[in-house]
Amino acid sequence: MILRRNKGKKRGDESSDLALEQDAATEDTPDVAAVPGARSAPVPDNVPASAARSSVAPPSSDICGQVRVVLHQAAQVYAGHPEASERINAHLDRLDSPVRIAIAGKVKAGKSTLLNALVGEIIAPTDAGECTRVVTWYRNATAPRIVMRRKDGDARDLPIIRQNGKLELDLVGTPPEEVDRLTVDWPSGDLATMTLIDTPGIASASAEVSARTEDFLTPDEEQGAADAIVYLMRHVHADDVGFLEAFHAHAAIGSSPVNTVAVLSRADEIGAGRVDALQSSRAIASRLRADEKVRSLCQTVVPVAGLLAETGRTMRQAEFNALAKIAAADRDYVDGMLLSADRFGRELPEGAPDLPSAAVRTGLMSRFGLFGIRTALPLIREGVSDSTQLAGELVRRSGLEDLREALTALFTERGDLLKARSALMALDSILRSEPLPESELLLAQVEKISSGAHEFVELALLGSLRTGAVSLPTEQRAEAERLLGGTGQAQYVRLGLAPTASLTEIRDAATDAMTRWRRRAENPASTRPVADAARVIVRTCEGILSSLV
Ligand SMILES: Nc1nc2c(ncn2[C@@H]2O[C@H](COP(=O)(O)OP(=O)(O)OP(=O)(O)O)[C@@H](O)[C@H]2O)c(=O)[nH]1
Ligand SMILES: [Mg+2]
Repeated sequence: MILRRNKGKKRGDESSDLALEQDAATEDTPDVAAVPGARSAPVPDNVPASAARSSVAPPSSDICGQVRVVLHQAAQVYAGHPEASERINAHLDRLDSPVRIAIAGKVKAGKSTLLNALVGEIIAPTDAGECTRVVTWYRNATAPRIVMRRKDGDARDLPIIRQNGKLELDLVGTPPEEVDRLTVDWPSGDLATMTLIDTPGIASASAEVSARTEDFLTPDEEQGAADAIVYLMRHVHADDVGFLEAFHAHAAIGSSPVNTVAVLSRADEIGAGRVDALQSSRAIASRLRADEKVRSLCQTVVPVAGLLAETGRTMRQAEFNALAKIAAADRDYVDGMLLSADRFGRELPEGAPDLPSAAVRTGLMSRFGLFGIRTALPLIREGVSDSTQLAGELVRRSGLEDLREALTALFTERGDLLKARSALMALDSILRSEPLPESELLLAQVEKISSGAHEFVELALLGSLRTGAVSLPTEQRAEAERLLGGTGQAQYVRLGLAPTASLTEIRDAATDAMTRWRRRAENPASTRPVADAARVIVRTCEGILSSLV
């Protein structure tokens, strides 16, 4: 009976304050318009929405604050239970850390390569080494450090070895199956907003390695669970979709359509590396995004040529020079070499043009892939004259920026909400698995936040729209998802406006949307779920409007 007992305590007693604040924070949270959430001061009308982005971000009811309160209460209740207490405190720390994004998928789907592309450095091993079989965390830090934590709880620092621009991870003789995780602290602006977690390929030949990733993604491993998941699908075969579905169906796994982004990976290989591979991959991704089954599993599907992105972000001058030499050689001869990766790396016969050695060409092939070389050579012939320009072109074509935008809009801008969601799921599981007399009340508070805070209500509705649990006509559904933050959190995105939209345009669009959805909410012909959904959207619009005054 924690709330009642705490209410009886004197002010100044921390638990009492927490309990009272909690009451105040949750009592009225469904009403976003009433939430003192309008994070910001009003912005002048002539300021474009994008320039004032933070000021016009969706209103927040300080979801992390509410969750922090209930976690503090739980920490007190479970103070004498070391394991539960450690997990609760870990979630308290997590609320102040970047959102955790796990990169998951089948063996050799290109997970580690994509991680390197996102970070812009080769810090995740992409070869067949033992470290690809260990869950590895990459976190921003002021100084590099690698720590190996063994399953028996022992933790030790590992040497930091860089060779040829690659970070070499070495388990110093420890069998991978005895390693719980590696943590790589690395100074990186790209990691400042998200901690990335590289996971071993699922459904690998070794069931034990697969199990390691599956274990990691279940909330039993509280410390390890991610807030969001990037799931790589290499080809679009039923198997992958089936797998992603099983992944969601596993109730214990914190994955849902609202915290999963699918990547159509190794996109350059579609159509055997033809130069229009990326165009084809974009068409496939677009079909997938519209597919009801895929919609119910993830928020979006983005095609990415990870290798091209990784190499673009880490390209060396020597590589550009070698490509420039090949680009300058007899075109027909080079085209003949480019018929296959194998041919490109072969020793050249007598009388062949002067080209980089077979070893250098093989190196280029492993860094750029057939598609990358086929793309780079014409660019150089057409006038791209330095490595920075070429790198920029390759990254632009790789689709990496689209993925980044999706991660920002769906995961980092919504980071607080996703972290709060992870914490509540974890707390729920602790309270149920280790019940104490106070657990019932704490559970009630968890439920109150989950069903009361408007951000959670929005997220739940978004999930219901994607899974088809709530069904709207296609056009209305698209607008509903957008208004709920399904394509990005900024107000102009939610309202389908340009980034340059003025506050007047934002106000007009929000008023329009509110009127339309209110009509649907009040229409006697609307079914109950549709009317309920419309009411949630009306509240979202009210929240936007209230933040503008
Ligand atoms: N052509 C091409 N090759 C890629 C791409 N991404 C990765 N590869 C190659 O595929 C192989 C596996 O890549 P990884 O990034 O290690 O894949 P992974 O999913 O991390 O593999 P595991 O951790 O072993 O499951 C490597 O040889 C990469 O060079 C891509 O976008 N295009
Ligand atoms: Mg890997």
